Amino acid sequence: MTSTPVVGIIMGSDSDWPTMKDAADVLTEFAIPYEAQVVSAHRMPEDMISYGKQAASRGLRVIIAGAGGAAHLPGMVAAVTPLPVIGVPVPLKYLDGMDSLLSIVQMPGGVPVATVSIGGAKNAGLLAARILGASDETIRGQLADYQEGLREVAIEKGRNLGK
Ligand code: RP5
Repeated sequence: MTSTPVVGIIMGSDSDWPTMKDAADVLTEFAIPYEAQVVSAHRMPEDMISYGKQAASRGLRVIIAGAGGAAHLPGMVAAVTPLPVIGVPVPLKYLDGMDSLLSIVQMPGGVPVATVSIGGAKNAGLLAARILGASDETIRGQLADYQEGLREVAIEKGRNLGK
């Protein structure tokens, strides 16, 4: 991306990317500049704190953070940035992602993380677009078109019922 990223997609490991890529695909579709990188809470804690502290001054406006298992990344980043943080519970081999979900969603009052469903990176991308769209008419228009597209697909599928 050539323009300055306004969304930061971070994840605990490159093994999270197949899940997190869905968020990147949505942002690409809406032409929203983003960056994507591994910032592990457990393996590189000081880098994680620096990332969170510098995010707003670097021009980021929303952070999407995904992690699996003992998924501390979204909450820890939310603790050191005033930006909205969207957490994506990444499902791993065991526990079907319930561990990731509960690690991310049960934040203490005062430190919010907007948690999407297990593996729900697509909605994380869309939620980031909606947050940016609240103050950007162009993105709001794109979102309205997207929603109209959903409606048309649902109607079309309904037409095929019983055929
Ligand atoms: C978490 O550990 C990462 O977010 C990832 O979901 C999980 C496993 O990481 P790898 O062992 O695949 O690098 O911190």
